[in-house]
Amino acid sequence: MKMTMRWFGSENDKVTLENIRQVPGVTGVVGALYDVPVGEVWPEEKIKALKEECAASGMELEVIESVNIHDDIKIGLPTRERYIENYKQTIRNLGKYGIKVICYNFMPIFDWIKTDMEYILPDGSKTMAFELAGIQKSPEEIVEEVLSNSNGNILPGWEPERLAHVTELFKAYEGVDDTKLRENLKYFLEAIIPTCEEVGIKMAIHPDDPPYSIFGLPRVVKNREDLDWICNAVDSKSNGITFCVGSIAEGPENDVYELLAEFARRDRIPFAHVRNIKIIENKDFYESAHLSTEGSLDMYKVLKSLYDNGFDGYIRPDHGRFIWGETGRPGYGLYDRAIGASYILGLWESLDKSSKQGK
Ligand SMILES: [Mn+2]
Repeated sequence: MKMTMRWFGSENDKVTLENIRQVPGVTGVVGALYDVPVGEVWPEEKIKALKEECAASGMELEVIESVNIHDDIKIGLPTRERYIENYKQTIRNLGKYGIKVICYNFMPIFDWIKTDMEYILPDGSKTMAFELAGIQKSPEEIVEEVLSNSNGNILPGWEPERLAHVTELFKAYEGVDDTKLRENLKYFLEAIIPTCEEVGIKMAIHPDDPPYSIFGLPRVVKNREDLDWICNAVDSKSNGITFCVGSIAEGPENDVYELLAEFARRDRIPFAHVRNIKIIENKDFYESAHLSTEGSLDMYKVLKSLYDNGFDGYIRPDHGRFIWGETGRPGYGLYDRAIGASYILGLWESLDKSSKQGK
């Protein structure tokens, strides 16, 4: 297992590589290029520069989150061919610089949805929350809520230029139901997975967040059946999952421990987002601190499900709260994620030592 933290680049992140390097046990960052428009090829020289910048601070860069998928691919327009060819070239370029995993998602329009970007916990820390009543708002109102609470930061998947056209985007997805979206995902995977195999990269699809339909949009990465279908759609170790524990756990019918165990056993989890959530009621929840005692998930069981089934991929602590007066990009402050990383590493050490002593 390799512990990483997400980093948005020196231009976009007030957390520095040096900060991350000082978190014990974190050996790499999960990065991306943020100045290449969705659908265009990631230029080699920019990948090289990012890789070298990380290396200069003693950090590995082996996981990319995300190379986003152009809407034309998800909608299945004839123009997708050009974007698929570009994606393949991006895969080859990333492969040249030692990238092992590419996280992506196949959610129409919104990468993720929270309805409250500044949910205040009893201890005064701030986190993000999702309340079903909050999406009685229109999509336009949600866009406004999220973008106006980003504290001036880029929020992954929430490009203001793209979302300025949210009404048109909804129109473009008319007629794309779950079946059609699945077909388009399979078409994409069939086209790109051979390239991944050639260059030694694993694709890792991120589950839908939340894992059920909102605003009537189709959803194809929400439960066991979907994950199984995706793995079988192209049967290759290069066709895997970013197991986002929080997102999967947001679906009340999902048995997160069973799913972790099954897909780790099948060697389809190259990358895991490990976080805890606190269910408020029904499907409402907030993103809690990582500790089992703070949320609704048993984090020992989460990690044991991975450990016992041979997981050897990358982990990153997921969203953190804002604590100790820190401000910045919601979910991506340094302090709470660092505490999360240490906690996960502690559980992992304990699992590893007790397993070896048992032998
Ligand atoms: Mn995630």
